[in-house]
Amino acid sequence: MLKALNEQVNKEMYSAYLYLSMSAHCTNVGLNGFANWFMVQYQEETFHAMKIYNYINEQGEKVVLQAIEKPPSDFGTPLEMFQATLKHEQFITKSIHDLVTLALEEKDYATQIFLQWFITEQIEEESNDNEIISKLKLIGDNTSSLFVLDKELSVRVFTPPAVE
Ligand code: OFO
Repeated sequence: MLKALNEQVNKEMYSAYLYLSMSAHCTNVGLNGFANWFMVQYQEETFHAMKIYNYINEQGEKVVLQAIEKPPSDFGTPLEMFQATLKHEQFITKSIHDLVTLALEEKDYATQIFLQWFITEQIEEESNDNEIISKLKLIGDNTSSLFVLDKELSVRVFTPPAVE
């Protein structure tokens, strides 16, 4: 279980790095609202990684960090970027579900309860991506509508979830 939790810290840190790279890409093409959205996502992912990091420590075990893989730097259109984001989140959801399965197999009920927060969080992550994908499909090639969405995404702020 400990090995799998340490791997999940790495996956969350990769998620953070991936979204930071997407944010840089958006800034570079002049979509500052999208860049803000991905910057907040980067902060959320760092929070996820640290939540597991702190849990491992609380359990009296050792966090062992691994190298973070290099993320891509080109992401195509905003629609393609959000489709890639959704695909990545589906991969993370599967990874969280695998952790729950392992916790149950090992009768590690504390970790199973700890992971419930992540199950709920992943529902929200995928739903956010799906909502933006739907909007981007409606927008199509309409640049002025794209800028309206860009403005909408510019107001997102990172709010650390309350500590349960
Ligand atoms: Fe940590 O939820 Fe996204 O990856």
